[in-house]
Amino acid sequence: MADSSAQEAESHYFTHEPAPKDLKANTTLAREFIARHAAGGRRVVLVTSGGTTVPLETQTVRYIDNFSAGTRGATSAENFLANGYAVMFLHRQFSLLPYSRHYSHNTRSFLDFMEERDGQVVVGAQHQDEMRGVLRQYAAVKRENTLLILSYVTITEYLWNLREVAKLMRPLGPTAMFYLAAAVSDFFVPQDRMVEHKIQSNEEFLGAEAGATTKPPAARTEGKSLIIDLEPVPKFLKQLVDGWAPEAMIVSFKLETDPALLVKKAQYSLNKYAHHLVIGNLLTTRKWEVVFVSEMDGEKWIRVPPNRRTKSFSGVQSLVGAADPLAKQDGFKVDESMAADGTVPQGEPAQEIESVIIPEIEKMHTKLIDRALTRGGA
Ligand code: PAZ
Repeated sequence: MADSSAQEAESHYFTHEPAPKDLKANTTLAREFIARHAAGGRRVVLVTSGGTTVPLETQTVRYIDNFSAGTRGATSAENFLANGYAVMFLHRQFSLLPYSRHYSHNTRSFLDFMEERDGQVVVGAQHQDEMRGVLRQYAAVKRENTLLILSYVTITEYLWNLREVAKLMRPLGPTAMFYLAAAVSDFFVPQDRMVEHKIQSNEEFLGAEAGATTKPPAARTEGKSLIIDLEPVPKFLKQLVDGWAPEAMIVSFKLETDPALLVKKAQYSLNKYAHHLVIGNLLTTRKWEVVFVSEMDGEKWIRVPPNRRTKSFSGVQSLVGAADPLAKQDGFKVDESMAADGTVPQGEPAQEIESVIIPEIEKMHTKLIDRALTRGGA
Protein backbone atom coordinates (compact mmCIF):
# COMPACT_ATOMS: atom_id res chain seq x y z
CA MET A 1 0.00 0.00 0.00
CA ALA A 2 1.20 3.52 -0.78
CA ASP A 3 1.79 5.60 2.37
CA SER A 4 -0.44 8.61 2.99
CA SER A 5 2.28 11.30 2.79
CA ALA A 6 3.31 9.99 -0.64
CA GLN A 7 -0.34 10.00 -1.70
CA GLU A 8 -0.73 13.58 -0.48
CA ALA A 9 2.38 14.64 -2.40
CA GLU A 10 0.98 12.96 -5.51
CA SER A 11 -2.40 14.56 -5.16
CA HIS A 12 -0.86 18.01 -4.51
CA TYR A 13 1.48 17.77 -7.50
CA PHE A 14 -1.08 16.60 -10.02
CA THR A 15 -3.70 19.09 -8.78
CA HIS A 16 -1.34 22.05 -9.08
CA GLU A 17 0.73 21.18 -12.17
CA PRO A 18 -1.40 21.21 -15.34
CA ALA A 19 -1.65 18.12 -17.55
CA PRO A 20 -0.02 18.36 -21.00
CA LYS A 21 -2.33 19.08 -23.94
CA ASP A 22 -1.47 15.81 -25.70
CA LEU A 23 -2.00 13.60 -22.63
CA LYS A 24 -5.38 12.33 -23.80
CA ALA A 25 -4.07 11.48 -27.26
CA ASN A 26 -1.09 9.67 -25.70
CA THR A 27 -3.21 7.64 -23.32
CA THR A 28 -5.61 6.67 -26.12
CA LEU A 29 -2.68 5.32 -28.14
CA ALA A 30 -1.16 3.61 -25.11
CA ARG A 31 -4.46 1.97 -24.10
CA GLU A 32 -4.93 0.50 -27.57
CA PHE A 33 -1.27 -0.64 -27.77
CA ILE A 34 -1.39 -2.34 -24.36
CA ALA A 35 -4.69 -4.10 -25.08
CA ARG A 36 -3.40 -5.43 -28.42
CA HIS A 37 -0.18 -6.82 -26.97
CA ALA A 38 -1.83 -8.16 -23.83
CA ALA A 39 -4.18 -10.12 -26.09
CA GLY A 40 -1.20 -11.38 -28.11
CA GLY A 41 0.63 -12.50 -24.94
CA ARG A 42 3.65 -10.24 -25.50
CA ARG A 43 5.52 -8.63 -22.60
CA VAL A 44 5.22 -4.84 -22.60
CA VAL A 45 7.95 -2.47 -21.41
CA LEU A 46 7.76 1.28 -20.91
CA VAL A 47 11.18 2.75 -21.69
CA THR A 48 11.73 6.35 -20.61
CA SER A 49 14.52 8.23 -22.31
CA GLY A 50 16.25 11.61 -22.48
CA GLY A 51 16.29 14.62 -20.17
CA THR A 52 13.39 16.62 -18.77
CA THR A 53 13.36 20.42 -18.91
CA VAL A 54 12.47 22.78 -16.09
CA PRO A 55 10.76 25.86 -17.59
CA LEU A 56 11.35 29.18 -15.81
CA GLU A 57 8.45 31.01 -17.49
CA THR A 58 4.93 29.87 -18.49
CA GLN A 59 5.50 31.26 -21.98
CA THR A 60 8.84 29.52 -21.97
CA VAL A 61 11.89 31.25 -23.34
CA ARG A 62 14.34 29.99 -20.73
CA TYR A 63 14.57 26.57 -19.13
CA ILE A 64 17.02 24.35 -17.27
CA ASP A 65 18.03 21.14 -19.03
CA ASN A 66 20.49 18.27 -18.61
CA PHE A 67 23.01 16.39 -20.72
CA SER A 68 21.04 13.28 -21.70
CA ALA A 69 20.81 12.60 -25.45
CA GLY A 70 18.65 9.48 -25.02
CA THR A 71 21.32 7.05 -26.20
CA ARG A 72 20.68 4.59 -23.38
CA GLY A 73 16.92 4.66 -23.87
CA ALA A 74 16.91 4.40 -27.68
CA THR A 75 19.53 1.63 -27.75
CA SER A 76 17.74 -0.27 -24.98
CA ALA A 77 14.43 0.02 -26.81
CA GLU A 78 15.97 -1.65 -29.88
CA ASN A 79 17.30 -4.46 -27.71
CA PHE A 80 13.96 -4.99 -25.95
CA LEU A 81 12.29 -5.21 -29.36
CA ALA A 82 14.92 -7.69 -30.55
CA ASN A 83 14.13 -9.77 -27.45
CA GLY A 84 10.40 -9.96 -28.21
CA TYR A 85 9.02 -7.13 -26.07
CA ALA A 86 6.45 -4.56 -27.16
CA VAL A 87 7.96 -1.17 -26.31
CA MET A 88 6.34 2.10 -25.34
CA PHE A 89 9.08 4.65 -25.80
CA LEU A 90 8.40 7.75 -23.71
CA HIS A 91 11.14 10.10 -24.79
CA ARG A 92 12.18 13.72 -24.71
CA GLN A 93 11.05 15.31 -27.95
CA PHE A 94 13.90 15.46 -30.52
CA SER A 95 16.18 13.15 -28.52
CA LEU A 96 17.46 9.92 -30.09
CA LEU A 97 14.93 7.42 -31.44
CA PRO A 98 15.35 3.66 -31.93
CA TYR A 99 16.72 2.78 -35.40
CA SER A 100 16.90 6.34 -36.77
CA ARG A 101 19.50 7.07 -34.04
CA HIS A 102 22.08 5.36 -36.29
CA TYR A 103 21.71 8.19 -38.80
CA SER A 104 20.84 11.25 -36.71
CA HIS A 105 22.26 13.63 -34.08
CA ASN A 106 25.66 13.22 -35.60
CA THR A 107 28.17 15.45 -37.32
CA ARG A 108 27.65 13.06 -40.25
CA SER A 109 24.41 13.92 -42.04
CA PHE A 110 22.17 11.09 -43.29
CA LEU A 111 22.96 12.50 -46.74
CA ASP A 112 26.54 11.30 -46.23
CA PHE A 113 25.19 7.75 -46.46
CA MET A 114 23.65 8.42 -49.87
CA GLU A 115 25.00 8.69 -53.39
CA GLU A 116 23.63 9.17 -56.88
CA ARG A 117 23.89 6.25 -59.29
CA ASP A 118 22.43 6.47 -62.82
CA GLY A 119 20.21 9.33 -61.73
CA GLN A 120 18.87 7.36 -58.74
CA VAL A 121 19.58 8.30 -55.12
CA VAL A 122 20.79 5.15 -53.35
CA VAL A 123 22.60 4.15 -50.18
CA GLY A 124 26.37 4.16 -50.68
CA ALA A 125 27.93 0.74 -51.33
CA GLN A 126 29.98 0.83 -48.12
CA HIS A 127 26.84 1.44 -45.98
CA GLN A 128 24.61 -1.21 -47.60
CA ASP A 129 25.20 -4.04 -45.11
CA GLU A 130 24.79 -1.99 -41.97
CA MET A 131 21.75 -0.09 -43.25
CA ARG A 132 20.07 -3.26 -44.54
CA GLY A 133 20.39 -4.73 -41.04
CA VAL A 134 18.86 -1.67 -39.37
CA LEU A 135 16.15 -1.38 -42.02
CA ARG A 136 15.11 -5.02 -41.64
CA GLN A 137 14.74 -4.65 -37.87
CA TYR A 138 12.81 -1.40 -38.29
CA ALA A 139 10.52 -2.89 -40.94
CA ALA A 140 9.74 -5.91 -38.73
CA VAL A 141 8.87 -3.64 -35.81
CA LYS A 142 6.55 -1.57 -38.02
CA ARG A 143 4.92 -4.69 -39.48
CA GLU A 144 4.27 -6.15 -36.04
CA ASN A 145 3.36 -2.78 -34.54
CA THR A 146 5.53 -3.39 -31.49
CA LEU A 147 6.83 0.14 -30.95
CA LEU A 148 4.77 3.09 -29.70
CA ILE A 149 6.54 6.44 -29.57
CA LEU A 150 5.34 9.03 -27.06
CA SER A 151 7.07 12.28 -26.19
CA TYR A 152 7.42 14.90 -23.47
CA VAL A 153 9.52 18.02 -22.98
CA THR A 154 9.11 19.27 -19.40
CA ILE A 155 9.38 17.47 -16.08
CA THR A 156 5.64 17.90 -15.55
CA GLU A 157 4.76 16.46 -18.96
CA TYR A 158 7.04 13.50 -18.20
CA LEU A 159 5.41 12.80 -14.82
CA TRP A 160 1.84 13.09 -16.12
CA ASN A 161 2.59 10.68 -18.95
CA LEU A 162 4.41 8.24 -16.66
CA ARG A 163 1.55 8.14 -14.19
CA GLU A 164 -1.23 7.73 -16.74
CA VAL A 165 0.59 5.10 -18.82
CA ALA A 166 1.61 3.22 -15.64
CA LYS A 167 -2.01 2.99 -14.54
CA LEU A 168 -2.95 1.63 -17.96
CA MET A 169 -0.23 -1.02 -17.61
CA ARG A 170 -1.50 -2.19 -14.23
CA PRO A 171 -3.76 -4.96 -15.64
CA LEU A 172 -0.68 -6.53 -17.31
CA GLY A 173 0.52 -7.60 -13.85
CA PRO A 174 4.06 -9.02 -13.74
CA THR A 175 4.42 -9.18 -17.53
CA ALA A 176 4.78 -5.37 -17.57
CA MET A 177 8.11 -3.68 -17.09
CA PHE A 178 9.26 -0.13 -16.43
CA TYR A 179 12.78 0.74 -17.58
CA LEU A 180 13.35 4.26 -16.33
CA ALA A 181 16.41 5.55 -18.17
CA ALA A 182 15.28 9.18 -18.53
CA ALA A 183 17.38 11.78 -16.73
CA VAL A 184 14.65 13.31 -14.61
CA SER A 185 15.06 16.72 -12.93
CA ASP A 186 15.25 16.68 -9.16
CA PHE A 187 14.17 20.34 -8.89
CA PHE A 188 11.50 22.42 -10.60
CA VAL A 189 9.48 25.64 -10.62
CA PRO A 190 5.92 25.00 -9.42
CA GLN A 191 3.19 26.58 -11.56
CA ASP A 192 2.10 28.96 -8.79
CA ARG A 193 5.65 30.36 -8.59
CA MET A 194 6.22 30.69 -12.32
CA VAL A 195 6.15 34.08 -14.06
CA GLU A 196 4.02 34.35 -17.19
CA HIS A 197 6.39 36.24 -19.49
CA LYS A 198 10.05 36.27 -20.37
CA ILE A 199 12.15 37.21 -17.34
CA GLN A 200 13.45 40.75 -17.83
CA SER A 201 17.10 41.63 -17.46
CA ASN A 202 16.65 45.37 -17.93
CA GLU A 203 16.02 46.98 -14.54
CA GLU A 204 13.59 49.46 -16.14
CA PHE A 205 11.21 46.61 -16.97
CA LEU A 206 11.57 44.45 -13.84
CA GLY A 207 8.35 42.93 -12.58
CA ALA A 208 6.51 43.13 -15.92
CA GLU A 209 6.83 39.36 -16.37
CA ALA A 210 4.94 38.33 -13.22
CA GLY A 211 1.48 37.71 -14.77
CA ALA A 212 -0.77 35.61 -12.57
CA THR A 213 1.88 34.44 -10.09
CA THR A 214 0.34 34.27 -6.63
CA LYS A 215 3.56 33.60 -4.73
CA PRO A 216 7.06 35.11 -4.98
CA PRO A 217 8.46 33.97 -8.35
CA ALA A 218 10.96 31.11 -8.19
CA ALA A 219 13.04 32.66 -10.98
CA ARG A 220 13.47 36.42 -10.96
CA THR A 221 16.03 39.16 -11.44
CA GLU A 222 17.40 40.99 -8.44
CA GLY A 223 19.56 43.91 -9.49
CA LYS A 224 21.50 42.49 -12.42
CA SER A 225 21.51 38.87 -11.19
CA LEU A 226 19.13 36.08 -12.05
CA ILE A 227 18.02 34.30 -8.88
CA ILE A 228 16.61 30.81 -9.25
CA ASP A 229 15.11 29.16 -6.22
CA LEU A 230 13.83 25.72 -7.22
CA GLU A 231 11.69 23.29 -5.24
CA PRO A 232 12.22 19.52 -5.04
CA VAL A 233 10.30 17.31 -7.45
CA PRO A 234 8.36 14.76 -5.35
CA LYS A 235 9.85 11.25 -5.66
CA PHE A 236 7.16 9.25 -7.45
CA LEU A 237 9.07 5.96 -7.67
CA LYS A 238 7.39 4.92 -4.41
CA GLN A 239 4.00 5.63 -5.93
CA LEU A 240 4.87 3.64 -9.05
CA VAL A 241 6.05 0.66 -7.01
CA ASP A 242 3.24 0.69 -4.46
CA GLY A 243 0.30 2.21 -6.25
CA TRP A 244 0.40 2.74 -10.00
CA ALA A 245 1.73 -0.65 -11.14
CA PRO A 246 2.48 -2.77 -8.06
CA GLU A 247 3.02 -6.09 -9.85
CA ALA A 248 5.25 -4.87 -12.68
CA MET A 249 9.02 -5.31 -12.82
CA ILE A 250 10.58 -1.91 -12.14
CA VAL A 251 14.10 -1.00 -13.23
CA SER A 252 15.45 2.42 -12.29
CA PHE A 253 18.76 4.06 -13.14
CA LYS A 254 21.11 5.94 -10.86
CA LEU A 255 23.57 8.36 -12.42
CA GLU A 256 26.54 9.62 -10.43
CA THR A 257 29.87 11.26 -11.19
CA ASP A 258 31.77 10.13 -8.07
CA PRO A 259 32.74 6.41 -8.26
CA ALA A 260 32.84 6.22 -4.46
CA LEU A 261 29.13 7.03 -4.23
CA LEU A 262 27.63 4.98 -7.05
CA VAL A 263 26.97 1.61 -5.42
CA LYS A 264 25.97 3.20 -2.08
CA LYS A 265 23.40 5.43 -3.77
CA ALA A 266 22.06 2.58 -5.92
CA GLN A 267 21.71 0.41 -2.80
CA TYR A 268 20.02 3.28 -0.95
CA SER A 269 17.50 3.67 -3.76
CA LEU A 270 16.78 -0.09 -3.83
CA ASN A 271 16.21 -0.14 -0.05
CA LYS A 272 14.06 2.97 -0.09
CA TYR A 273 11.75 2.09 -2.96
CA ALA A 274 11.87 -1.72 -2.71
CA HIS A 275 11.68 -2.25 -6.47
CA HIS A 276 13.50 -4.90 -8.48
CA LEU A 277 16.66 -3.44 -9.94
CA VAL A 278 18.75 -0.28 -9.82
CA ILE A 279 21.28 0.12 -12.60
CA GLY A 280 24.10 2.39 -11.49
CA ASN A 281 26.21 4.24 -14.04
CA LEU A 282 28.84 6.96 -14.04
CA LEU A 283 28.71 9.86 -16.44
CA THR A 284 32.17 9.16 -17.87
CA THR A 285 32.02 5.35 -18.16
CA ARG A 286 28.30 4.72 -18.79
CA LYS A 287 28.83 3.26 -22.27
CA TRP A 288 31.42 0.75 -20.99
CA GLU A 289 30.14 -0.40 -17.60
CA VAL A 290 27.10 -0.39 -15.36
CA VAL A 291 26.42 -2.00 -12.01
CA PHE A 292 23.24 -3.98 -11.33
CA VAL A 293 22.05 -3.73 -7.73
CA SER A 294 19.14 -6.01 -6.88
CA GLU A 295 17.77 -8.17 -4.13
CA MET A 296 17.81 -11.13 -6.53
CA ASP A 297 21.51 -10.99 -7.50
CA GLY A 298 23.19 -8.49 -5.14
CA GLU A 299 25.83 -6.31 -6.84
CA LYS A 300 26.87 -7.30 -10.36
CA TRP A 301 29.02 -5.32 -12.79
CA ILE A 302 28.44 -5.53 -16.52
CA ARG A 303 31.15 -4.42 -18.90
CA VAL A 304 31.89 -4.28 -22.60
CA PRO A 305 35.37 -4.01 -24.03
CA PRO A 306 36.83 -0.54 -24.30
CA ASN A 307 38.15 0.39 -27.71
CA ARG A 308 41.80 -0.04 -28.56
CA ARG A 309 42.93 3.37 -27.39
CA THR A 310 42.37 2.48 -23.74
CA LYS A 311 43.11 -0.40 -21.38
CA SER A 312 42.91 -3.65 -23.31
CA PHE A 313 40.54 -6.56 -22.84
CA SER A 314 41.18 -10.01 -24.24
CA GLY A 315 38.90 -10.36 -27.24
CA VAL A 316 35.53 -8.66 -27.60
CA GLN A 317 33.64 -10.82 -25.18
CA SER A 318 31.34 -8.92 -22.84
CA LEU A 319 31.72 -9.42 -19.13
CA VAL A 320 28.88 -10.14 -16.78
CA GLY A 321 29.13 -10.75 -13.09
CA ALA A 322 31.52 -10.11 -10.26
CA ALA A 323 33.05 -13.56 -10.51
CA ASP A 324 33.91 -13.35 -14.22
CA PRO A 325 37.45 -14.72 -14.64
CA LEU A 326 38.06 -12.66 -17.78
CA ALA A 327 37.59 -9.46 -15.82
CA LYS A 328 40.29 -10.57 -13.37
CA GLN A 329 42.67 -11.51 -16.18
CA ASP A 330 42.37 -8.09 -17.67
CA GLY A 331 43.31 -6.37 -14.46
CA PHE A 332 39.98 -4.71 -13.67
CA LYS A 333 38.80 -4.69 -10.12
CA VAL A 334 35.59 -6.59 -10.62
CA ASP A 335 33.68 -4.96 -7.81
CA GLU A 336 34.21 -1.30 -8.53
CA SER A 337 34.13 1.12 -11.43
CA MET A 338 37.01 1.36 -13.89
CA ALA A 339 36.81 5.10 -13.14
CA ALA A 340 37.97 4.41 -9.55
CA ASP A 341 41.58 4.30 -10.79
CA GLY A 342 41.05 7.18 -13.19
CA THR A 343 40.45 5.05 -16.32
CA VAL A 344 38.08 6.92 -18.59
CA PRO A 345 37.61 5.28 -21.99
CA GLN A 346 37.47 7.45 -25.10
CA GLY A 347 35.51 7.06 -28.33
CA GLU A 348 32.90 4.32 -28.61
CA PRO A 349 32.97 0.81 -27.12
CA ALA A 350 33.42 -2.22 -29.39
CA GLN A 351 29.92 -3.42 -28.48
CA GLU A 352 26.85 -1.52 -27.22
CA ILE A 353 26.44 -2.32 -23.53
CA GLU A 354 22.64 -2.39 -23.86
CA SER A 355 23.01 -5.60 -25.90
CA VAL A 356 24.29 -7.20 -22.68
CA ILE A 357 22.05 -5.31 -20.23
CA ILE A 358 18.70 -6.20 -21.81
CA PRO A 359 19.16 -10.02 -22.01
CA GLU A 360 20.24 -9.93 -18.35
CA ILE A 361 17.09 -8.01 -17.42
CA GLU A 362 14.95 -10.34 -19.50
CA LYS A 363 16.25 -13.29 -17.43
CA MET A 364 15.35 -11.49 -14.21
CA HIS A 365 11.92 -10.65 -15.60
CA THR A 366 11.29 -14.32 -16.47
CA LYS A 367 12.16 -15.32 -12.90
CA LEU A 368 9.81 -12.68 -11.49
CA ILE A 369 6.96 -13.78 -13.76
CA ASP A 370 7.55 -17.43 -12.80
CA ARG A 371 7.52 -16.53 -9.11
CA ALA A 372 4.28 -14.58 -9.54
CA LEU A 373 2.72 -17.54 -11.39
CA THR A 374 3.81 -19.93 -8.63
CA ARG A 375 2.35 -17.65 -5.96
CA GLY A 376 -0.86 -17.24 -7.96
CA GLY A 377 -1.21 -20.99 -8.52
CA ALA A 378 -0.32 -21.98 -4.94
O1 PAZ B 1 20.85 9.52 -22.49
P1 PAZ B 1 22.26 9.08 -22.28
O2 PAZ B 1 22.53 7.76 -22.92
O3 PAZ B 1 23.23 10.14 -22.68
O4 PAZ B 1 22.45 8.90 -20.70
C1 PAZ B 1 21.79 7.84 -20.04
C2 PAZ B 1 21.59 8.15 -18.55
C3 PAZ B 1 22.94 8.36 -17.89
C4 PAZ B 1 20.75 9.42 -18.40
C5 PAZ B 1 20.86 6.93 -17.91
O5 PAZ B 1 21.63 5.80 -18.05
C6 PAZ B 1 20.55 7.20 -16.44
O6 PAZ B 1 21.33 6.98 -15.57
N1 PAZ B 1 19.33 7.71 -16.16
C7 PAZ B 1 18.90 8.07 -14.81
C8 PAZ B 1 19.56 9.35 -14.38
C9 PAZ B 1 19.22 9.69 -12.94
O7 PAZ B 1 18.17 10.31 -12.79
O8 PAZ B 1 19.95 9.33 -12.00
